[in-house]
Amino acid sequence: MTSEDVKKKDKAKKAADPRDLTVDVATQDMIARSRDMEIETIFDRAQTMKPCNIGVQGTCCKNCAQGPCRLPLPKSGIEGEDTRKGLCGATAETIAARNFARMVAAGAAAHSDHGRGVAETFLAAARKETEDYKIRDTKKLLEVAPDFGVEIFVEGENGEQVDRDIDEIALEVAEKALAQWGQQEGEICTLKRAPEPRYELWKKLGVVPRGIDREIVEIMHRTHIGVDQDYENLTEQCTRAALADGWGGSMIATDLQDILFGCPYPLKSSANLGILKEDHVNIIIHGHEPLLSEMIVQAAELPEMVEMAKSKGAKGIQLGGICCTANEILMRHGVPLAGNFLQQELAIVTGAVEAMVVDVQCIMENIANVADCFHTKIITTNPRAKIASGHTTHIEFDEHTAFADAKRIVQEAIDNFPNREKDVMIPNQKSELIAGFSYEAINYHLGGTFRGSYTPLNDNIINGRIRGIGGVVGCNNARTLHDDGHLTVVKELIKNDVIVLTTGCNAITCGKAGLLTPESAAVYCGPGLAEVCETVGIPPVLHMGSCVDNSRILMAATEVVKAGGLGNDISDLPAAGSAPEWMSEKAISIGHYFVTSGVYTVFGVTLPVGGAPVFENYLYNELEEIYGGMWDMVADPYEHARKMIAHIDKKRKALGIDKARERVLLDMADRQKLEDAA
Ligand code: NFS
Repeated sequence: MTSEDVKKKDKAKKAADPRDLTVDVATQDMIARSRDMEIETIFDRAQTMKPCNIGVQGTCCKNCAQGPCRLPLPKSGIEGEDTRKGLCGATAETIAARNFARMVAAGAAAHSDHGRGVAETFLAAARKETEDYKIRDTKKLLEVAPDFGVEIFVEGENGEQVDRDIDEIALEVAEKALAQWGQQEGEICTLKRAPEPRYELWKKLGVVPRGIDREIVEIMHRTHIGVDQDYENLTEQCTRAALADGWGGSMIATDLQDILFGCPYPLKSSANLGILKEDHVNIIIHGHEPLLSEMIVQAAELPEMVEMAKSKGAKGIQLGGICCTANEILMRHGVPLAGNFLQQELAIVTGAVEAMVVDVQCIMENIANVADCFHTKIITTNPRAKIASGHTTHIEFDEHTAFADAKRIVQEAIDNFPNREKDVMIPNQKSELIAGFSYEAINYHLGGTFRGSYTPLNDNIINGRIRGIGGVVGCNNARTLHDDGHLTVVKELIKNDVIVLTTGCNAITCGKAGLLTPESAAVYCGPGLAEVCETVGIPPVLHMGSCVDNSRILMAATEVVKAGGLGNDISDLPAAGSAPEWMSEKAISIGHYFVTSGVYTVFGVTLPVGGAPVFENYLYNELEEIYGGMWDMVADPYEHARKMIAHIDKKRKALGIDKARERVLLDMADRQKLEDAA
C-alpha cells in the first residue's frame, strides 16, 4: 500500500465515524452496527461517491443525444460576456432553468399522482364499490364541497332549503375532484381558497393552472430540445405546475384523505428506532400513501392477528412508520415514528423487523440488499413501484380488496417472526411527542371559541410575543450531517419566538429531539413564545403531517391572513419557509409553490442553479418583485435561520408592528428585574 493509499484509507475511516454523519444517537449506533456487520448503507456510499461538480451547478444538459453538454462556471468566474453554450446554443441559464423545471414537474407529478390515487379511491368509496373505505369526516366533506362547486343544500318541497343527501354530495365531490387532473382549460378550482389578492395576482400574471396533468406535461414539452429558451418563461410554467401541486393535487389529496380517514387532531405518540420491540412482530410501513397504511393499521389491530402473532411466540404486533407514511398514520392513529428518510436501511439493521411494507416515493433501492442480510421481508405493494434488486415480495394492493390485501401482508410478517436468525439490537432512543395539528386543529386550539379562529394567534404576533411563523419541512440529505440542519434551524427559530409549523422528515427529526412537546417550550423558546405555548398548552413546533400536507401550511397561512391585522396577502405575513436538508424533486415543487404563494423560502445543502448566475439571481431576488416571495439557499443552518428571522423582522417593520415586539421584550426584562428583586 502506498502512503497515498494509507492516507486515503485513514480519511475514509475518519469520515466513517458515525458522529460525523448524524447527530441522532440511535442512528449513530445503527451505522456502527452496519459497519461491524459489513453491511453497506447510504452513509458509506456518500463517502465513496462524490457528487458531480457540473450537475450540482445545474448546468449539465442531457435532453438530447448530442450531449450531455456540460457548462460549469469557469474557475476564475465569468469576466465580461458569458459565452458558455451547449451544442444547440442553449446558455447556462436556459439549461439550469430547464433542469429546475423538470424537477418541479417530477415533484408535482409525484404529489399529484398520489392525489389522483386518493381521488380514485374516494370515488370508489362514494360509489360504494368498496367496503373498505368509507366517507368518515362528513363535516370536512361539507366544508370542502362548495370549493368544488358542489351544492350542499337543495330546495325542499315548499321552496325551503334542506340538506342534500350526503352520498350524493360525496359522489359529486369525487367526480369534480378527479376532473381537476385531466381538465384542459379554465382553472383548478381549489386555487380560489388563497387570499383574494393572491388569487388576483396569479390571474393577472396568467399563472393560474388549467389542469394538474396539463401543466406537468407542458413542462416536459417546453424542456425538450429546441423549445422554451427563456428562463423567465420557463419559470412561469414552473409556477403553473407548482401551484397545481400545492393548491391542487396535494391539497385535494389532504382534503380527501381527511374525509376518508378523519381530520387529524392532537394526539400522543413517540419517535425513533427505540419504538421497535424485541418481543413483538415489528412491521415498518414506509412510503407515502395512507390508502395502504390505514388498512394495515386496522388489520394489525384485529384480535385474530394478535392471536396469530402470539401463536408464533411474539407478544404482539408493533407498527412503526418511516418517511411520510409515518406522518400520515401518526397524525390519525398515533402509530409511532420509527425514523426519517436516512434511517430506512438502519431500521432493518436492528434485526427486529419482520416486514417493511412500501408503496411509493423516498424508498431506497438498497433496502432490498440490506434486507437480504436479515430475515426481513420487503413487501412492495404498488404497481408503480417494484424493486428489481434483492429478494422482495410483491403483494399488489387494490382499493377494492384493500383490507384483505392488508391482512395478507400482516400475516406474511407474522409468519416471518420465527425466522429471526441474527441478534437483535434495538437502540434505546425514543421520545414522546404530540402531533395532529391540522389547520382545523390549530384553529380550535388557539381560538378555543365555538367556531375557533386564528385571531388569538394573530393577536400574539401583533403584540410581539410571537415574532413570526416559520414553516420548516422536507427531507434528509446524505450530503449533510443528518438531522443537524433541521434541529439547528428549528431551535434558532423558536429561541427567537418564531413558532414553527412542520411536516415531513423535519417533523420526524423534531419528534425524535423532543421538540414536539409542550414542555420543550420552557427549555428552547424565547420568553414570548414560551408564554404563549404555556398558556395554550401547545408545543412550539406544530406537526402538521406529511409532505402533501404542506397544503395545510398554505391553508393555515390563508387563515392567518383572513383573521386580519397582518396585511392582506400571504406575502405580507411575518413568515418564512425552509427545507434545511432537502434532496427530492418534490421539495423543489414545494419550494416553488411556497415562493409563488408569497413566502421567502430558504433551502439548505445546495441548489442546482449555482452555475447559472442570471437565473439564480432571478430566483433569489427578482421573484420577490413579482410574487412577494423568493428563493434562497443558505447551507449553514444557523445563518439559514438568521436570514429567515431577518425576513420576518422586515415584514414586521412593513406592517408597523416592530415596535410592539420591543415593548414585549422590555416587559419581559422588567418582569425579570422584579422577580430578581423579590
Ligand atoms: Ni417530503 Fe423528502 Fe420523503 Fe417525506 Fe422525507 S424525504 S420531499 S419529507 S419522506 S416526501
